[in-house]
Order: sequence, then structure tokens, then C-alpha cells
Amino acid sequence: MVQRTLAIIKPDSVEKKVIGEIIKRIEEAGFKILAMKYTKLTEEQAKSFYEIHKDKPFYNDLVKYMTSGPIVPIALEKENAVEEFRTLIGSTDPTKAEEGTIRKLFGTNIERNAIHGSDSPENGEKEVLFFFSKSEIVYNY
Ligand code: IDP
Ligand code: MG
Repeated sequence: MVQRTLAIIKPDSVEKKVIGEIIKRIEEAGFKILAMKYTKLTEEQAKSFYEIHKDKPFYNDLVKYMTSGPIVPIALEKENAVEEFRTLIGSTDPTKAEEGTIRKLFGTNIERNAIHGSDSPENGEKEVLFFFSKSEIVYNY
């Protein structure tokens, strides 16, 4: 099944100047880029994006971190994209992530973990549309 997934290069990665390093790995892994932008979340947008975690103890800090600097959301497409992208980025906690994964390479700690990846095909679709309107998605190449 061809699926969509949303990547977000998080503020810690932008600060470390590894946007290019991360996109290189995404391209080499065979993902098709449908849309991409350089932007900054408002507090309201970050709260809404992570609403599913609103009762978690780390929610307020997560919102602060995700609004602390620019991010790069990227809409991706591939066969089995959701699972393959989660494998490429590694576990939530970079210290526990597999060698060679994006979080292992570029993450700092369980919060500042370099990159986001959708957790299901349904959320992949939903999260892509959180950042990109249908007219911003490029199909024809
Ligand atoms: P995921 O990004 O691997 O899907 P989630 O559990 O969905 O992990 O958590 C969303 C984000 O919240 C994580 O990527 C990370 O930035 C942050 N986070 C998750 N668990 C913790 C925690 O225990 N402490 C601090 N931040 C956390
Ligand atoms: Mg998640």
C-alpha cells in the first residue's frame, strides 16, 4: 500500500544545521517528497498538533520546544511509508534508537529527538493536511 507520512525536522535539528543531512537520508531511503516548507509553529498550532498528548506530563515542555525555533515539515509518500519511516528515524529516545537511525545520529534526548514521524496511515494523511493544503502537494513528477 502506498502511504503518506509526515516528517518534521524539529527545532533542535535546525539549530544543529543538519536539515540537509536529514533530507539526504530521507531521499536515499527512497521516499518521494510531496511538499516541504520552512516555518515556525505558534503555541496554538503546536498544542493542536500534539493534542493527543495533552494529558501527558511532558506536554507543556513539548509545546515549548516545538515552538522554540523554525521547523521543516515534509510530506512524504512511499510503499509502507509509515512503518518504513519510523524504522528510518528510530525509537523516541535517541539513546535507545538503533545505530544509524536519524534520532540516534542527530537527537539529543527523549524530548529533543531531531525528527517527527506519523504513527499510523490515518495520522499520516491527517498530519500532512495539518501542514499542507491540497494545492501545495506536488504529484506530477
Ligand atoms: P514519537 O515522536 O516517537 O511518536 P510520542 O510518544 O508520540 O513519540 O511523543 C511525541 C514527542 O513528545 C516525542 O517525539 C518527543 O519529542 C516528546 N516526548 C515523548 N516522550 C517524552 C518523555 O517521556 N519526556 C519528554 N518528551 C517526550
Ligand atoms: Mg507519536
